[in-house]
Amino acid sequence: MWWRDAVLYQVYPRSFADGDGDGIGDLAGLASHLDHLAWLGVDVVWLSPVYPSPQDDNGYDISDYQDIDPAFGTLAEFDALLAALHGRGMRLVMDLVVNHTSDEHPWFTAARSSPDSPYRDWYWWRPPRAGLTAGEPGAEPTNWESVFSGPAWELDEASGEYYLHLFSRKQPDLNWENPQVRAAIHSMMRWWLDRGVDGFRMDVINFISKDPGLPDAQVAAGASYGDGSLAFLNGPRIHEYLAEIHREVFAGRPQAVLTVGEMPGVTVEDARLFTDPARAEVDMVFQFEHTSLDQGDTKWDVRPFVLQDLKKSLGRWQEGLAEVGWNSLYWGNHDQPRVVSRYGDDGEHRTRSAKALATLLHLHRGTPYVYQGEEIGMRNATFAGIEDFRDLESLNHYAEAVGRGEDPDAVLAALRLMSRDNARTPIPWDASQRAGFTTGTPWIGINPDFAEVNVAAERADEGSVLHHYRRLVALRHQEPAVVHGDFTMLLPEDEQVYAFTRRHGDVELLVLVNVSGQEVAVEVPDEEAWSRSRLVLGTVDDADGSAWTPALRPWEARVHRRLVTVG
Ligand code: TEU
Repeated sequence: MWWRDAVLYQVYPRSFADGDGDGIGDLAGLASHLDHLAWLGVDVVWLSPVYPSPQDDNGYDISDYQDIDPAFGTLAEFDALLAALHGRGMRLVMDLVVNHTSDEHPWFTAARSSPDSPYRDWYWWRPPRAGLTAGEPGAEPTNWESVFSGPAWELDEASGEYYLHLFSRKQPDLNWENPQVRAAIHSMMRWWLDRGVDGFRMDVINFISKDPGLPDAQVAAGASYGDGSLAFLNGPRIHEYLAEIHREVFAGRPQAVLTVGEMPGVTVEDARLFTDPARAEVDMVFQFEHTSLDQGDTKWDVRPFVLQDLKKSLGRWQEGLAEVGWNSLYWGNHDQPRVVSRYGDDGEHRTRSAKALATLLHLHRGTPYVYQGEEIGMRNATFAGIEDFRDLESLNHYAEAVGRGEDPDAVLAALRLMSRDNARTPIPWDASQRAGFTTGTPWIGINPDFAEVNVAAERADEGSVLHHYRRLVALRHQEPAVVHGDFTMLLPEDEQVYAFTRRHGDVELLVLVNVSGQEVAVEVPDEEAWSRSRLVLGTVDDADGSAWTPALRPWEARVHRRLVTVG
């Protein structure tokens, strides 16, 4: 379980670095910035999809699982990148998107070509709803809504049947009930492992098993569609499929692989089953509770963030996976707004709050993930109008909501806070023109704050967010209590301070984070003992390594360490 000690770094290749001047990040760009990752000290790179794709969903719509999209490079470049990472002692985890393919994947074009195609059953096809004619409103086989707005079914005019797409219409869902589908996926995964990759991040993997009855869902008052997730979220055969992948793909491999399953809607109880090593399914899951705390019924219904809710949620996950299983720890990825703008203060306290949130997360028990740009405390993007957005989820939602009569300004206001594009602006490498990201025209606007927030500037500043991330990674590698210590939440009702301890053998760590812009006094149990502890990490430059103070300055975070006499 080497991955317990590791820190992962997610690269969203489109936005990382552009090597050929077409405005789109690529493998050559990534290869030219490995120094950054090595300096940061991360152990594993998770690479978002680089496979051939029509790019309807920026590569999460794959038309060939066993090649590289020319926009990103070639297989030879990929092999060289993998060797370069391995040469520096880093590993590479691929994104595995097998709930759906692109509608341009040869499996789907064959399936669509005729109801008699041997590939037809590789996807979910259904006739129109009984009594209705194909194409008529409401004739979709179920009333489910797609994650990206509109119905989850698309009509194929030629056959008069519909196919299921939980995401975009260019992302038809694979039928995992069909053993040939599963065998093809297993063989593709083995092919990548044979090439030397070190594991997979499995996209919406808890959606792959569907109740074949495909029952209608309840429709909320005033809504046009239902939420079909009861029929596919942790569906009837999900554990069987994951165990089968483990058996067919991972068992007996020479390399030590890492698997992390992205699982929207997963509960702690489910996660304990998914990540119990004895069950051999996945090593950890991405859950979404702590990234939904500021949302109401939909992600566009933005609510104030309440610190006690975060403690309740993360605390429950810490407890639930304490004995069995393992947590992943993340604030951001390519689907989430920037955390410093979301739960921090991206104005006056950008640096301090980014460091505070990073400390809070990385000191929990679990494996931390750093999403590109988070290590320099990148803010949300600035979007003037809808023409600045690129993500199909945002564009579809805008069209749908405005079409329904919602106020366009209100829809835009929610997009500015929650759009996935917030996390997809190019990495600003320096303060030069186009931020050192590209020599061409970037595919999405560069964050206008790049003269201030960029990698070179933060590298030159010991007090930067970037240096703090490096210290956090180093602390994990040096201090076993960070990896192995048990977790105890303190002050659960406190509205400003997030506090907890980690205990491993005779070492105890105390983590104190002021999640507010006001100075605050803390009262921790055992204060007398902690007053003689050592400060191993702080976020405010002048924090003195020896002095205990019962007050935290705005957005200050501290990690104290003491030896406990085991009696
Ligand atoms: O995301 C799955 C998912 O359900 C969410 O994170 C989703 O993007 C969000 O809730 C929409 O509001 C994964 C990928 O991370 C995402 O980029 C893909 O678009 C999606 O699957 C389909 O492959």
